[in-house]
Amino acid sequence: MKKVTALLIAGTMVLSLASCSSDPATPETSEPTTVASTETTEATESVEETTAEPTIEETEPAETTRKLTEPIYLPVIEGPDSIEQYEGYNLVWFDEFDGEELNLDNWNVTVAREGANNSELQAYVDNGETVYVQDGHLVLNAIKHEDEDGKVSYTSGKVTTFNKMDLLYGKIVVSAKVPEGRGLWPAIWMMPTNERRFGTWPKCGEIDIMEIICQDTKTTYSTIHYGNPHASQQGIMKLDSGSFADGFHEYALEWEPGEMRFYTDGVLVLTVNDWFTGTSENNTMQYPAPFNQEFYLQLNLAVGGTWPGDPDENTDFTKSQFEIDYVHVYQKDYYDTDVYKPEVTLRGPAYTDGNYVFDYDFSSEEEDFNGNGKWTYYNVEDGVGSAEIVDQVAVISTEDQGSVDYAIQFVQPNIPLKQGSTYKYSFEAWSDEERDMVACITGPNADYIRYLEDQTVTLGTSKKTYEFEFTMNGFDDPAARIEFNMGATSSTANIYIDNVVLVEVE
Ligand SMILES: [Ca+2]
Ligand SMILES: [Ca+2]
Repeated sequence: MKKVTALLIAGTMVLSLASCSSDPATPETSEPTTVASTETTEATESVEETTAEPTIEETEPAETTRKLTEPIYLPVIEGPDSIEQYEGYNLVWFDEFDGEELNLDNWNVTVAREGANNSELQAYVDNGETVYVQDGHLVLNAIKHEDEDGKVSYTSGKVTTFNKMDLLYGKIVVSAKVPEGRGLWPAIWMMPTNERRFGTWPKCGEIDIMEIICQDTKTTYSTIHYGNPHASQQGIMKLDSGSFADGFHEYALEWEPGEMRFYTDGVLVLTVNDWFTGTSENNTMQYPAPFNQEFYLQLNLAVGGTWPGDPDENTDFTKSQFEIDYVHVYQKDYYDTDVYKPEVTLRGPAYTDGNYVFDYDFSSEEEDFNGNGKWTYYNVEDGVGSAEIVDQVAVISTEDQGSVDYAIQFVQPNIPLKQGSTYKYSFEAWSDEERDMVACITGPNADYIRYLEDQTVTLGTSKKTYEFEFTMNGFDDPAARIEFNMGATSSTANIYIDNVVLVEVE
């Protein structure tokens, strides 16, 4: 919600992979609420196990300096029978929004000027019109205002549980109905109670349980942001029929030490267990920072801003309500905090000659560029086009080149790149007339960092080989992405691509 990745590609159930360092975490020494791992029962059990077989385990990271953040257990409470119970979980907090007004023991109503975040257009106000309780629902209402001079402004609603329900591990279930209309941006998300503990955003972390851009209410996004440089991992759920605006849908997070799972209507859309924060090995915080501190819940309806863009004349502000039926929060009896960061494993080359690019020559029968093979064609941002294989060559046709270079895009994801390695990247390409194309290799889970910088190549009408060498300066990334971007350029002429080769040279 605070910041959004520049390039969002819709797909059904896109499950993100991690993009993180495999460096051992440097133990942090200044955490206020920590205990040594040797005080946990887990440590005692592992000692008993190793006595039977005295294999020396002393090569583990320095146990004596490893400090673990204890979970904070909220008191277990009784709720009405209507609240769903989950095996292994206790109810610790809820709001059914059943009363006449918002329960201010649970919620703060945010007041903020317009443009405070992401160039959003709304001001958040607390005047009873943008935040209210009605018919068992919390209603966040976006209102369009127009003064005598025709100047348009917007007010809307935002509530938080800051200092009223701060959670460190648990399960949150929110039932909500989103509005429809360009420029409306409802969100269910979490920020740290103490944003300064690990440093300013994105180091402090951010958990987005649900975001919907209401010109497309078939799609929800679940995302974590963290690190420095900024990294993110995102799950997307796209409905084949119906929409998230057609009724109440359930959005949930299960957050445990070292793992978060995001659900939409009970369907797992994202599992994350690999993240980091800090800038380098020297100041990398001990895993699972930053997601080992208290976070509070936020519900809001933004208008405009960098991600959705502005509302247009079709956005109906008589129907611009984000409604929340309930929020239920649960915790387990016990959370084991003795967790380690998963090792990043990078797959090997696709071919024995060292090429990492699958179906580099477009000879596979599986390729239809719709996600069934290794290559995928996308058009977004008003781009219109198509892609097919003709005589074992990828042919990309453009009708409308759209507003950005990735409006017409041809990609292969899940390319493994190793920190410090040097790669040679080459492909053959040509066109029906001289025109430009941008080639690059990016890190979608690292804010689309350019591992290979954007290379604008001018294609001619005869086949030519383009070759680049680059050194991977980011953290090990199992999910880098080869991109050919063909939008917003000099021509809509067909582009032909073949023999895409990426090999490690040292
Ligand atoms: Ca309710
Ligand atoms: Ca070929």
